[in-house]
Amino acid sequence: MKLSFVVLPSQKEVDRGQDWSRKFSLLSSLGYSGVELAIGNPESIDIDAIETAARRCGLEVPAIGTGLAFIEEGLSLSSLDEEIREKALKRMVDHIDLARRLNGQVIIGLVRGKVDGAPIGSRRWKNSFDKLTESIDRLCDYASKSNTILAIEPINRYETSFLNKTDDVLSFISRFKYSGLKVLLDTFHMNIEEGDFSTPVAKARGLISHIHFADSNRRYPGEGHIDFKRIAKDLKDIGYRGYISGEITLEPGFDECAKEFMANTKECLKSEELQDSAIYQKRI
Ligand SMILES: [Mn+2]
Repeated sequence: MKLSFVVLPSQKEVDRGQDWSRKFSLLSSLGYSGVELAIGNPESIDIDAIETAARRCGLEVPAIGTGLAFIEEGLSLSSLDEEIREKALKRMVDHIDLARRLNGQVIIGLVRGKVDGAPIGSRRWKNSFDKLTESIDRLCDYASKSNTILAIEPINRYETSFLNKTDDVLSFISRFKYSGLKVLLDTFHMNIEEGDFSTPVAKARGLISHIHFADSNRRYPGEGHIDFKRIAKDLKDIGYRGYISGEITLEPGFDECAKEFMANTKECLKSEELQDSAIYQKRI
């Protein structure tokens, strides 16, 4: 398993003095293999510069987060307003093109939208869910042309109205023919929605394309009460070989969080390996 960490290379961040290229160098020096990019609009950033910097630092771009399109602009794949939904679809097509270029996958998280004021199962919720299904169908069609992976992330009920649990996402993706439609598990959301961590990991075996690690309080592992050593073991048991990415609250700051995330996550993965070799030693 390789480690990556989320960086927002938006102009807004640059304006705030958050230099993404410096962050790339830092991640590389801390031992990260990849950088996950959180991008609202691919057209608003200098992709050439990002690609060059990532290559210079020896970082892969395993995944591209798209939630900013919803957070900052309200674009939603489940919107009943066709104009908004078309804009969201166009934006996701741009993300798929970007992911193909960077050899990464596209995350479908908050961009699925939210139904305010209509309970789950209500007519408005159902209509929105139908729209979401239609949108994903179109995106699968487009992504399949370049074999780009679309990773749907179960997100907790307080942040979205659809696909909160791993089971929800698994049954949802089984409706589509595209084999590149996968699951992204995020430990923070799992802690809220799942009964335990091992069951969903085992059920999603072979379909997990990316993982987000964040503790129960969205901070780096070790700051909350999630048992990451156990999760590391579960992931190893199913033969997961993808990325574990840090998507956490950046308090007190990016540098310290990236450093602590690496140290603590590595420790969880290492202890699992040690434990495993101890069992192996006992067997022989
Ligand atoms: Mn996440």
